[in-house]
Amino acid sequence: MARNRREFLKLAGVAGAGMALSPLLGCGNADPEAPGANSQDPPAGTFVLPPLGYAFDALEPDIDRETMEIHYTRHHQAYINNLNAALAGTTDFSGLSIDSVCSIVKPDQTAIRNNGGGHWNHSAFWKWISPGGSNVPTGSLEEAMLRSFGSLDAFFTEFSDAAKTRFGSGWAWLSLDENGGLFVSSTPNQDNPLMQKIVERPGQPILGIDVWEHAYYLKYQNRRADYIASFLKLINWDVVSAFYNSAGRK
Ligand code: MN3
Repeated sequence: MARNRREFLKLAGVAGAGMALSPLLGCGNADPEAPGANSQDPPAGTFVLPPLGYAFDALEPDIDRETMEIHYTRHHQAYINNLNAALAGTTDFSGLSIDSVCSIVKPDQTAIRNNGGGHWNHSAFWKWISPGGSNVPTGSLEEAMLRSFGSLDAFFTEFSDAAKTRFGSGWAWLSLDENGGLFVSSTPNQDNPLMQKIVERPGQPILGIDVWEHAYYLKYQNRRADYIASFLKLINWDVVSAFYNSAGRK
């Protein structure tokens, strides 16, 4: 595993740089030189809430308006605020993208681990779903999924099972591994497969589902499986393909 991780580090170009999926996430650092920058903007090097891209009620009835509003404006914003506060006390992460923060964070750097993961995960999560979803995987992503899982149905079953069986709070993932294969995994809390120093199996996540109760409890209560089924209908496969193609570019 250690060797694999080292090779993955090399493959990912992570020596502080990471695989800049940040442009896809739209969650880059605040730019003090940006037009319109003024004293109201956050200080340079801090992270900001990315645009949601659709209305809070756009995913009704599968994900309700109140859940979306609270999840985005309170939970995600809290991860960002706590991340910025934690980063203010360290120089190890200065100027890094959120991808790179996740790549180098150590297990005992709890505040940055939890809130950096929270920021990366939610920034991607808002993009991985869209009103009405978008068809099914096609092109090079579909081919890679067939190679790795045998069929799309097999993937959906494995992904759903990972999400259903994650005990407590966490995420289930579809990620690209160091050999270009795809795999399903799940992580507790706000950990993600970018966290090479933390997770059992590192990779580049290209799809993930939030199975914290705050993501579904208002509408689904304890019926996590129903929420997962609704999420699968909302997946924007065009965006997942963009993550796949970006992660695959060395
Ligand atoms: Mn969440």
